Amino acid sequence: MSPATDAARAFREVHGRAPAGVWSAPGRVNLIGEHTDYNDGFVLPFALPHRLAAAASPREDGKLQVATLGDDGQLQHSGPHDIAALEPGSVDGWAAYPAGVAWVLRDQGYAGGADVVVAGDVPSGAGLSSSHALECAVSLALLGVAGVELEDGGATTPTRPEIARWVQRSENDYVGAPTGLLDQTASLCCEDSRVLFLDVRSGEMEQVPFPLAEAGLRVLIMDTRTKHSHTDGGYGARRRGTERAAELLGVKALRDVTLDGLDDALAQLPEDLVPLVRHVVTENQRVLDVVALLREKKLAEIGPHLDASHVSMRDDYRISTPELDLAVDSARSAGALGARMTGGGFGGSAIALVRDEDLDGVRTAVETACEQAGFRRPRMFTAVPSRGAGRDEA
Ligand code: GAF
Repeated sequence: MSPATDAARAFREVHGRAPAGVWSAPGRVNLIGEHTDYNDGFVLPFALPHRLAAAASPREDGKLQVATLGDDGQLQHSGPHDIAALEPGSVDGWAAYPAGVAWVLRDQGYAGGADVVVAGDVPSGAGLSSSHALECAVSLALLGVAGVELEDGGATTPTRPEIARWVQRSENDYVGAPTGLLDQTASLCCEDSRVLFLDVRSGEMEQVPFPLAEAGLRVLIMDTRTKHSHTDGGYGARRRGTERAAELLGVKALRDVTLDGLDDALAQLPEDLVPLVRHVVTENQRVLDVVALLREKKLAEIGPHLDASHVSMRDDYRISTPELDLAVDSARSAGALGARMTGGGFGGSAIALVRDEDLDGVRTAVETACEQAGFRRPRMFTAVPSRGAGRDEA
């Protein structure tokens, strides 16, 4: 069963009728370009095949009622919440994400009430952007029940990048997580078989072909099953550090520091900001280098850039964990062409680029290493770049 059919079935169970429609959005992995988004830089994510689906129907009373189907098959309910009365902090826990979306859409003039039931298979707390998948699916559902479908493409229909910005606002100002634009844009704008090269400053996007199967390669996701959250202090502290550095350097954002100018820039900064700036500037360059290789179809050659990115996050940005380092190192030792943690860090998932024939060996090596270290058994799966958010048949 697909997330869309699960959500529609759960909707019928809760409301005793079919939903007006089902909309879904994927989780993502970021191939490279970490903590560059809020520095106006470059990112290169792809959408996972894992999705969250929101089955929804309009309500006449201007309220939002949400339910979510958990892994245990149990439904959790929240609401009804009066959309006109939503304020940051007025709904918390998992329901803050859909409520935040309703709050931001209300400000954009889409204030209609809705019954929404969510189901899906994006692992949560794994650094694979399940919260953004939830927000994006609910955004499309709320717009859909208000009669707005992205595919219509009318002059007043919001664009996907516009919706991504609204979702970012709901996340920053309603949920209170100071995240950038990477995850929402990935969930809304990614396409099948491609990685999305996004220049966050200009908003320009390029869908870069990523033909893994043709190249005999796999991307192995290694979810360390260690907790990760962006509302804890570590993410915000890194963000503030880079913003302070930009201010001290007199630039709008660290995007404006080039690799050639890096040494000069570092010489002007207090010691604690040096590694943060070094990470962001070198990471932006790594994204550009990987994109150049992918444009030439040299997929197997991106490995060293993935490795360098991990080292930079481990040693300079200091957002890795012993579990992530072990997954990356053991995958590399067992023949992965490159590996790195992905997403915000402080737990969550790592990825490895692996040749087809090495996949079993790499999986076994990572599992054995984690077991010997006394870590939780990682959840591992391969993923191909998949379609972005949209309306589903249920
Ligand atoms: C998290 C955030 F939500 C993104 O905006 C991005 O900063 C990422 O961490 C790090 O690249 O996923």
